[in-house]
Amino acid sequence: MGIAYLLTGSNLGERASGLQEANALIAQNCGKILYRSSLYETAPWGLLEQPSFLNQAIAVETTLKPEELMQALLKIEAQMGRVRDTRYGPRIIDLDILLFDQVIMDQPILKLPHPALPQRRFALTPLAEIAPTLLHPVLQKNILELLAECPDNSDVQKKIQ
Ligand code: PH2
Ligand code: MG
Ligand code: MG
Repeated sequence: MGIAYLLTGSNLGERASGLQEANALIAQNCGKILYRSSLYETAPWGLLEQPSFLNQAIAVETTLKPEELMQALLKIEAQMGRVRDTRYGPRIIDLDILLFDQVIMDQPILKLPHPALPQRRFALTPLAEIAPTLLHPVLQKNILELLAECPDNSDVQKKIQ
């Protein structure tokens, strides 16, 4: 059994329903959702000319190996109608693995921890809500420490639910 920390995101269509549907499919296909953060309204990062995102961090207990989990997540994205075109561009659903236990790996299909995590406030903020003291296995700093040092100043607002 491993624990994977995922970031879900959407900036097209009914964003909150998209995240909810993704959570249901993850619970069905990947494992038990142990924790979920609030939803966050986040300014687009990378490609600025697009609608703002809703992002959420979730912790999933899974028997899948990291690569198997990634395959399962890609399948869910496809099932939900995601079309991959522009890099960093708009999407109805994006399912990323941020961390998987203390696994460090660098494969074409999956790099762990997510290489951009320390640079992305939209990922660190929701993750800090559910796993503030989780250690980054490469940097040997926890999520709160990474957030305090994060150079990204893009807007991230917790949604009142
Ligand atoms: N995902 C991206 C690119 N930019 N910006 C925000 N705010 N949230 C995201 O999830 C996001 C992004 C590529 O996956
Ligand atoms: Mg992403
Ligand atoms: Mg992705």
